[in-house]
Amino acid sequence: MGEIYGGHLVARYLKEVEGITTVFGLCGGHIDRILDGFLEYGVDMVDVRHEQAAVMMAQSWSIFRSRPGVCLVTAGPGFTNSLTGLVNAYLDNAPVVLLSGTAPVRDWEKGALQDMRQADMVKSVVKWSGVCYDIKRLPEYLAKAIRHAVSGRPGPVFLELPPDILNIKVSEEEVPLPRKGSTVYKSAPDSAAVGEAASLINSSEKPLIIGGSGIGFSDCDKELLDFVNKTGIPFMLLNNGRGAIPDEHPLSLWNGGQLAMLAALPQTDLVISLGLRFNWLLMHGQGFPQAKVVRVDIDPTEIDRNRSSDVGLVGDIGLSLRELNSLVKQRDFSGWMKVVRDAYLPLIADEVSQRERTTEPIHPARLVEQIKKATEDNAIYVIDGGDTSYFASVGLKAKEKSGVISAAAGLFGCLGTGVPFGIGAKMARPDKMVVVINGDGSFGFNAMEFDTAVRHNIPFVCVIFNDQAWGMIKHGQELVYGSERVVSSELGVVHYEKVVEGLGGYGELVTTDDEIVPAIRRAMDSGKPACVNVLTDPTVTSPATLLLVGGLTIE
Ligand SMILES: Cc1ncc(C[n+]2csc(CCOP(=O)(O)OP(=O)(O)O)c2C)c(N)n1
Repeated sequence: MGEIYGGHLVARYLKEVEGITTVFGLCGGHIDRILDGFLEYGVDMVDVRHEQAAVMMAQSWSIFRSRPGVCLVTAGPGFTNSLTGLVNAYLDNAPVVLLSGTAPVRDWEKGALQDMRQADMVKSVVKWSGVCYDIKRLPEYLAKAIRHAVSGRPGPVFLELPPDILNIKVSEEEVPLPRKGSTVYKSAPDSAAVGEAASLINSSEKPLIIGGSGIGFSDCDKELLDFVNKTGIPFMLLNNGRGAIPDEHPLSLWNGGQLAMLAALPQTDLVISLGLRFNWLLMHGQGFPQAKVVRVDIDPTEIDRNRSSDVGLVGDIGLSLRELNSLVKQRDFSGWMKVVRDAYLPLIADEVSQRERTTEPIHPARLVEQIKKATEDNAIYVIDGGDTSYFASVGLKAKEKSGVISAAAGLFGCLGTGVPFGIGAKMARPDKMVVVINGDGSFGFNAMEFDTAVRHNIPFVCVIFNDQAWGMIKHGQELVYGSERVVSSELGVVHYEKVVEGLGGYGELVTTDDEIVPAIRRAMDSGKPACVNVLTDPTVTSPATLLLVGGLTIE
């Protein structure tokens, strides 16, 4: 054994111990030795055009590979640019490992280039943060960071790696490699609580299952399907749990989208919540006071957050469901299901008929339908935008876990996630067609990542719902302030397809209904990162915007 640079030790640990072969990032002098190590040990760096996108790609990778996503940024502006992606990962509970350069420790407080206390700044938006000062402890710190990211409720972590230790050598014998940090240890819930939950479920007349990303993290598709099939309870799966049972399952409420859930919650007598936070999207748990609540979560602090639960199961969702499955009774809730369907189907009747109608300009609900036709509905869909997000998330159906990801509809509501998430998804699942559905405003934030996709040969199709505005905000202004007081929310016709062509991708502009399917098919066939820029009806306001500004209430 010889000597090894600290920067090479980072690469060696990631590759040889964790089996990480792909890292997302952007270069900088402070981290060059790690990049050199990537060459040495065969770690591929997907080099992006903005650090925010690197973190978002790592998050997407973590979803589609069920592994931690690793990203690497340089000191100062590289670090600050990454913050938006980091907060997005934090609020989505995503196991993202952000490795960052920093000014040399020996020069701190001397006015060195990019000298700032990054680890202090990041504390409130990560699960764990650390700075490694000792070359011999590099593998230990990496293992610790990864362990924090994947354990319990997952989340992003931040590890600062000073050049003082990256650019010196150490004898390899002096640095034992710890065991893999990314091993996930699952814990089962208390059996007495499982028994109580089962009796509540068995005595309920109008139960409803709602599930979230905890299902995605637990990888429990089979246990969940067994639970739903045995109990016969209607369900709605959200976030990264969506698709764990396909949306077209007869007990799924996804044919009514979020409105279906909002219509069902005030009528149910038992909410069974699986790995889902009662945040503002669930009215902080206040919208169903009549119901009893069973909450299953890996994080004990979620059990009574915002509203008490009647029973809380603390543990892995899959293990919890496995125990419940042996105790719950076979039931038939078709009567209750009909009540729920009768409540929400009228709410989306108009939208459903729009899907079949050819109009000029194109209605966004129709565009979603045509995208499904073009892909033969066999794709991973990533959604980004305001009104666009609503129409796409309701119109599309997830056929597998995370088959439809509303990247911008997380707690951070972060526009611009679509293109990076699409690239991360395609890298993680090269066998699948990936279609990004983007509002025209949202597209702009990370449009330069088409260059990343071209350089790395990552083909996907981005369909822009171009309503020539920051639609959700514009329509909100119209509703609240009046249409004569629309301000700073219009964009006009921009030829985004030419931007993508200019970056080496494939681009088409579409203005009529009959051109949508052929254009998307040509884009898929091009084998390049592609953009189909579709002009849509600028007057259409989504129910999501109406709900947000109080223009729609659900009884
Ligand atoms: C990064 C970021 N900036 C601003 C906002 C505020 N915002 C919410 S919705 C929206 C409009 C989105 O417009 P577009 O992407 O064109 O989608 P559309 O609503 O037109 O479908 C804006 C600006 C945000 N959520 N995220």
